[in-house]
Amino acid sequence: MFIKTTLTAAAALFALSGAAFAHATLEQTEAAIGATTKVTLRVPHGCSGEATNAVRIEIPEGFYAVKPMPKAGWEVSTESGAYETPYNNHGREMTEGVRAVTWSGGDLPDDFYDEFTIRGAVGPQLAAGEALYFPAVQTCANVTADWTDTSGSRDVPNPAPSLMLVSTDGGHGHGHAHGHGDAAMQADTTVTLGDLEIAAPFARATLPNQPVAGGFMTVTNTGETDDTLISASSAAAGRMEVHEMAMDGDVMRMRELEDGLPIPAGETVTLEPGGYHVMFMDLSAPLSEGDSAEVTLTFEKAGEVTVTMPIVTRDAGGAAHDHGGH
Ligand SMILES: [Cu+2]
Repeated sequence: MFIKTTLTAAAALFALSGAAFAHATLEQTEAAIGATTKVTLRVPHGCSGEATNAVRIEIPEGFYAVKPMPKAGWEVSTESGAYETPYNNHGREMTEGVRAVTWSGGDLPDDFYDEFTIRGAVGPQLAAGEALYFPAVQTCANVTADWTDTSGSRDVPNPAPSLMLVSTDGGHGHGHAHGHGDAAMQADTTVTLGDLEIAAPFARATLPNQPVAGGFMTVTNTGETDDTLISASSAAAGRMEVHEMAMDGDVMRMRELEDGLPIPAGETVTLEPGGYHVMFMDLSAPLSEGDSAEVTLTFEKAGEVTVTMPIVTRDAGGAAHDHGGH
């Protein structure tokens, strides 16, 4: 019994590896969630010996903002449709887009190999470890070769080309980072939220019984729409406010920006000691050097993002009496 099973498995493995060699597959094996990526379909042969005249790829739900790469000798066309989930693409809501791409009018003999490429973005709602399938069909003069089985089974003759979703490591991906704490803890702490890039966040350590502290960063608006930092919050503070330092007569005072801090299109706004800052009020415990504070920033247009502010020594970046007014 044991021997028979082993032989059967070996025979199946041999048959599959032979078949797998001939499948249409993707050059890419992985794609990062939230990233823009290229997907290249590899066509290793025709349909039962006939030359391939057209190749159609279906775009899976979750892969959006798709553009096909034109190809000499082939006409490219797209089919559009609604997305199940709308996407925020640089501040604009996308509710529909390309759902299939067809290259036609070509002639790819059975003995030749070719590649067909699209580019798109991997939706932030997708989960790492899942496969994303791109069903493909080759059309020849009399028959087709279908690569459309999305069951994930390796035992089928016509598996759909797929790639594996992985999570982004750095938080720098193009456009859709969510401000994970562990990403921000790394040396380069830039976090991207839509058109906004939030860099170099930090807060300063407090003395015992000091109820307030300043938080700082730079915010760059790479888009074409003005935005506003309207509020901040943190588990480290009872509440937070958005402040500016300004001269009142000959005295420097801080005050709350009731309407928020404007982040104009195309500009970088620096929150720094002696200038704009987010203010930790009603601290539940002193901020200690070497620790960090998670701060959630809310922007009028771009929405919310959480950044991790390393807590540095009181003397860093300016005089410690900046917040003496409280
Ligand atoms: Cu303040």
